[in-house]
Amino acid sequence: MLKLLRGKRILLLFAMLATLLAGCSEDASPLNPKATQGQEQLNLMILSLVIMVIVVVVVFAISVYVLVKFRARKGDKSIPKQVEGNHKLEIIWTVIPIILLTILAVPTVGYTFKHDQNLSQNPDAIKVQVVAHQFWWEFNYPELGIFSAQEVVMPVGKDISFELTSADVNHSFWIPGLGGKKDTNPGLTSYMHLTPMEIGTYKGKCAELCGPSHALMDFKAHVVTEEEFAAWVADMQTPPEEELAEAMEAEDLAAGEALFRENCISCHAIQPDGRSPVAPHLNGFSERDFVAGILNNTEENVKEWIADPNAIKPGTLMPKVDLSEEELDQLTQYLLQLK
Ligand code: HEC
Ligand SMILES: [Cu+2]
Repeated sequence: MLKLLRGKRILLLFAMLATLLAGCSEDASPLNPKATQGQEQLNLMILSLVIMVIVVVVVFAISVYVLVKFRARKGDKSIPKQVEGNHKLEIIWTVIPIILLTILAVPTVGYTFKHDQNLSQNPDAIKVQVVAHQFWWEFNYPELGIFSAQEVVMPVGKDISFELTSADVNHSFWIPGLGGKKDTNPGLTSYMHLTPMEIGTYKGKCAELCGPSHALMDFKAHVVTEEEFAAWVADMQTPPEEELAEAMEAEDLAAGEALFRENCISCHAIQPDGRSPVAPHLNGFSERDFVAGILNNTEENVKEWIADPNAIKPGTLMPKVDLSEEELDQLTQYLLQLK
């Protein structure tokens, strides 16, 4: 009975593990990658797993065979024949690991150099400058004259060359569903590249403990068609006034704009051609899926964020600004018109 129970419990555990793993495979992840580099990294993992499994199976099979065949039989007290220095065996167990390690080493070294290539001078690659901040991400496209933050947009099937650096402490740039991560270091520029193969939105993370809100330092990677990318680029290059003027005919955004100029523009840029080095650039803010990388971009959440950023991201460098409920409303209406 006890044994049966134990058996059932193990079955339950396996069922739970299977559900968990099945849950993982739906989303893009290192085990279900959607970029060439992630796929190649997964292939390397599979290759090493296959080799390991073969070694384990063969070694266990031989061990079991030897244990059974050469076990001490009842009443047999004789000392077995002592063999050592079998030339043939020693050559076999030296040569086989050399072959296995070579099979592992050749593609591993090959891909390591391939993935470490610097594509920043490649005219076909889209260049994205990534600056990590406590606790947000700046994404600029120097060749396109675009400054943005929090959500990186990439055309599918193109090489994207990331130029990585940090404005404060060490962070690490990681889009698990697309491919391996790389540290961003203050005062140092490093490079990595990804070639996204499937349209979709992927989670991005900071993978280096960087302060109290490190775990909330999320961003999104949007992989879109070439046409959508071109439309986004054109939109981001347009000064917000043009769209605001249109929106202002429908509703009164003047109060919100004045509040923004008074309290916020010292940190947040909204003009397409100006870098915003201390706070996320807000051009195109209304198109972002999230506020501060973590809250769904709804009116409610924008207000909640402005009212007390530190309550949402402890240690954030955005200060709390004293605003009345009405002013909060006006500011939020204005922000949600930044297309
Ligand atoms: C001292 C500089 C500073 C001032 C002033 C400031 N902010 Fe911020 N703001 C920040 C920083 C830094 C962040 C990034 C916080 C994070 O995610 O850790 C931020 C983030 C935001 C975000 C989220 C952007 C995104 O895409 O996720 C919004 C919206 C925002 N601020 C609105 C405002 C408004 C409205 C005001 C004026 C009332 C304001 N900020 C004043 C520094 C500032
Ligand atoms: Cu970080």
